[in-house]
Amino acid sequence: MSTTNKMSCRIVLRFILPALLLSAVLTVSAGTGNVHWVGMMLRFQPGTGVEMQAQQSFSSTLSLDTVPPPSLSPGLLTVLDDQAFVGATTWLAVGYFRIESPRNVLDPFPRFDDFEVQLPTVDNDADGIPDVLMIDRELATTATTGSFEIQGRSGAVEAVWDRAAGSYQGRCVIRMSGSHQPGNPTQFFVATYTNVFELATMAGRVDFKTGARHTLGSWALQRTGDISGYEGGVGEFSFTRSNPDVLELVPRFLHYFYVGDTIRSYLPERPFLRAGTHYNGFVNFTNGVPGSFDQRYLKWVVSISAPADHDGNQIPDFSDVAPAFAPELSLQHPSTEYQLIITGEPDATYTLETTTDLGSPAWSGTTNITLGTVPATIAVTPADARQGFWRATYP
Ligand SMILES: [Ca+2]
Ligand SMILES: [Ca+2]
Repeated sequence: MSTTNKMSCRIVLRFILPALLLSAVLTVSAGTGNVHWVGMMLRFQPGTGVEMQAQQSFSSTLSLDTVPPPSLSPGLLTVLDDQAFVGATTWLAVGYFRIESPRNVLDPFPRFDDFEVQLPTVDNDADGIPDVLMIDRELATTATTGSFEIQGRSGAVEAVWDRAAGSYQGRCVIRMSGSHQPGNPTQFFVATYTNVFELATMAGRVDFKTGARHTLGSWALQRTGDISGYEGGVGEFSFTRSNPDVLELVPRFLHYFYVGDTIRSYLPERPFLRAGTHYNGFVNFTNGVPGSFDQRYLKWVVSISAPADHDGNQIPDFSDVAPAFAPELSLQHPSTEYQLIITGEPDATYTLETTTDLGSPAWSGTTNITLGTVPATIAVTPADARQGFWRATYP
């Protein structure tokens, strides 16, 4: 980098003058986008329906949950994907079911066992996430299949889903058919239930700046789905990019959501992958609300939409190639010694030089500083700080 670009100059000492710090400044890509957080849980309210067996019909109730009875409340099913994520072909809602009906003569006990059903994979906005999970997307009537087990035998599930755009509640009509005793026609049953399912979602805005290998920024979230206790929150994020299509969320940047007086932080589970102008990934909360069902809202899909693309190369500014962040220098005086603090792009190497006389063209003490995940700190003696100038440049 040429010296003409070393344009930033900050006086940071008020009583030891004229110590100056010079920083190189480059324009970096910056912008805003939208973000959605989608809980990998669907809440199913108990569904009412009719069960047919041996030419008799019974009104009954279907309950679903992630844990076996008697904990069938508040009706959460875990959502699983096939690990491919962008372009995933299978998304499942899995858990346990229980059917309760008044026909206790034929079946004196409520039944509960494994249950799974595919989610509709319709993705009309091509963001890599099924529209059934995105609150702002409509899900037109879509049929899927699944299965259940009852007393060690499999049964068939047919489901018909729909949800209006903007609503966190949708409808899932579940038809179950199976037999208590294979070969015994009197034990075959068909039951159809109408269940309401509910999304757990948060949405908000991201502000970001893009450096050579990192995209840094912040997000501000509001609750948009039925997740009482979550108030959303604000926080910082940092992605390390190996290329414009793969971004690793740096774990050290923890995010906090306030749930009453509980603080949550998160850790990335897999890299975020680019799908057009979207960046999708998974994170796990590292703590929950002890003793409450909120404890199970631990895994989330995060989808960032940031379509701005200043150079028109079809790669959004969010992950496109950009110069390293300009270094920033500051001087602190925590004790009898002074400290020179250097911040910039993590992992980038900057050249640090110093002089005691700006009238002299010579700078000395050339040192290469490779930044880590925290700012670099260099001790400065009081004598050097009395009149010193420092500058950092890209090598
Ligand atoms: Ca979608
Ligand atoms: Ca671009």
